[in-house]
Amino acid sequence: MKVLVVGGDGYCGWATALYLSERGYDVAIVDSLIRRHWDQQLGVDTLTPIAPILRRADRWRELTGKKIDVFIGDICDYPFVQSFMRSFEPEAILHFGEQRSAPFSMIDREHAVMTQVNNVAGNLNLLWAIKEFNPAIHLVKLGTMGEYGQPNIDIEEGYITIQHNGREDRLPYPMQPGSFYHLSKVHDSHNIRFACKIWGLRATDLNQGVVYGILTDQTGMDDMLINRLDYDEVFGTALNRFCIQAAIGHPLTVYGSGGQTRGFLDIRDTIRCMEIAVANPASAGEFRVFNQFTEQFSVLDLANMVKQAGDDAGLNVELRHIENPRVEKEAHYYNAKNTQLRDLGLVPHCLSESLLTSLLQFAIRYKQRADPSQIMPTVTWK
Ligand code: NAD
Ligand code: USQ
Repeated sequence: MKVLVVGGDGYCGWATALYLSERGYDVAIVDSLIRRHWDQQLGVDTLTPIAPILRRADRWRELTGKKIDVFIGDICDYPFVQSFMRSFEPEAILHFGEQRSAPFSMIDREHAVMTQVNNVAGNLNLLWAIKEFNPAIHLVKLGTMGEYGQPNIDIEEGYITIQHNGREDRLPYPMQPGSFYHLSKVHDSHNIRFACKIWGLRATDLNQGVVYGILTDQTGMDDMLINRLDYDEVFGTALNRFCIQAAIGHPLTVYGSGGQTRGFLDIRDTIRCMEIAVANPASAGEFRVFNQFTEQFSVLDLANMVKQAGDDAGLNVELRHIENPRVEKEAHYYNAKNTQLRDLGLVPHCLSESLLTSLLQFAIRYKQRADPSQIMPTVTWK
């Protein structure tokens, strides 16, 4: 089966491309490499030294004999989209290729506009291209758990049945996103749902939680295949940041009280979820939503777990509550459903002290590359 991984030079996309290639899928990558450019503009860098995309793909072929085609370009450029659709003829498109940082989208007007134009226009181009070239293509789109926000009721998987004035309907779950980035994902979801309805396209929106971890069986095969590991204030995410902070002796940066609760998952589960979605496509006209996370934690829970694992490893980790740069609830109810991917075969890797220890050891291995000045938050929501 021919699978196109849009955003395949990124953290989730690269690991997914290699995994699916190893599993026998015919994989191609599309990426504009804009993320490497944004890192340079911000003066930040991944903890791990990532090789150029073409060298990564060549190394994969040398090691496994499997070829991954790479198309370098911007999916906001429709003639470019038409060219890879014509030449690769995908049967499924896995769409990771967006600006994915909430703080990046809150830097200023320009970054908010850039995020929404990049994400919404790129996604729309893919929808139009699927309609133009082959409406049977299954679009598997990375959404985010943050589309729902933190409502005071249970979070369902995409839809909720509501009774109102004696009538009942199954409606899209209410969305209360917390940044201009998270809003872009809501806009995408609406556009995809509409395209499925009017053109009969098939799509799966994967509302993914915060991803942690680094090594997969494939990215760990060789230094040239290593994945990115962000720890800076803009692109670094909570648990990965805490592990790197612990490894370099920086206090763990808990924003506010740390009661913010989110869904999390191991990157090895991200790649498996992608395979599950591809192997079990949505029906024609169906807009399906899966919540893609395996466990819920508060930020403070995570910091305490990292402190414990770090202290056990002799690191003497300090935990610090700092003023929250975001406008978000710090004490709230949170209970999100996540049964559909498990029903289709996901067996989660749960967070454990041994996993944290290996992540800490990995971070220690690269700690000479860490720049402590990238850690404290400067971008605020106000
Ligand atoms: P990433 O920044 O590492 O990778 C995204 C890739 O997309 C980059 O290589 C970038 O160059 C490419 N890209 C961006 N805009 C593009 C465009 N217009 N045309 C072509 N390529 C483009 O991000 P990631 O962490 O791998 O996230 C991938 C997806 O998963 C995103 O859509 C994100 O919203 C979603 N997601 C990520 C997480 C997480 O914790 N990392 C959690 C939930 C959801
Ligand atoms: N946080 C801290 N300290 C830190 C970093 C973050 O306390 O050093 C807190 C934040 O305030 C927030 C929570 O941790 O309450 C999560 O923040 P994050 O930066 O780890 O994740 P977030 O901004 O939500 O974004 C990340 C990805 C994004 C994805 C999202 C999934 O960057 O692409 O969509 O996770 S979710 O959170 O479910 O929306």
